[in-house]
Amino acid sequence: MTDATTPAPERTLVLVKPDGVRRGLSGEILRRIEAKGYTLTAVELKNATPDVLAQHYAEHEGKPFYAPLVEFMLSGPVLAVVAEGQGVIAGFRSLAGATDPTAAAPGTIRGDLGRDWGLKVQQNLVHGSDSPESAEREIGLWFPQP
Ligand code: IDP
Repeated sequence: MTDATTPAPERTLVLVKPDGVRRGLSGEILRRIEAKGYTLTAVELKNATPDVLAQHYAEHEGKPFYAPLVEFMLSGPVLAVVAEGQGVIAGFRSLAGATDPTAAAPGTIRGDLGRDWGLKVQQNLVHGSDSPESAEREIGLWFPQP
């Protein structure tokens, strides 16, 4: 039961990117999130749109990898996930590992399962929100409430 004195549980937005869905790794990635003790409160396969991606990746607009990144994210469905639990924002980023899969530590999703394919954009399997503000903004973007 929650009341005014009980803080809402922390939430994060995870995306299994098109490379992860294509390679059949969605189940393995969800398994790792649950095995860590986080709760999945929303899971939905979605086709990203240019509008959602422009908002999601607004901070990267103008960078050399921005256009290839958007193109990659439109190349197939993504699995959008809301995960909940104490410390889940930092915790999922630890599970995900470093942005570059070649540098990501073994034991992490990107380190164990990702590869650097030498393309213009790093196909690194997952996205995870980087702050509480980003998490709430991104959850609203991917799971809009009517
Ligand atoms: P993060 O996903 O580890 O938080 P961000 O810096 O937020 O990394 O970058 C968003 C996404 O853009 C990355 O996950 C990756 O797919 C891509 N990206 C970031 N930096 C580069 C780069 O230097 N070259 C190619 N792609 C990049």
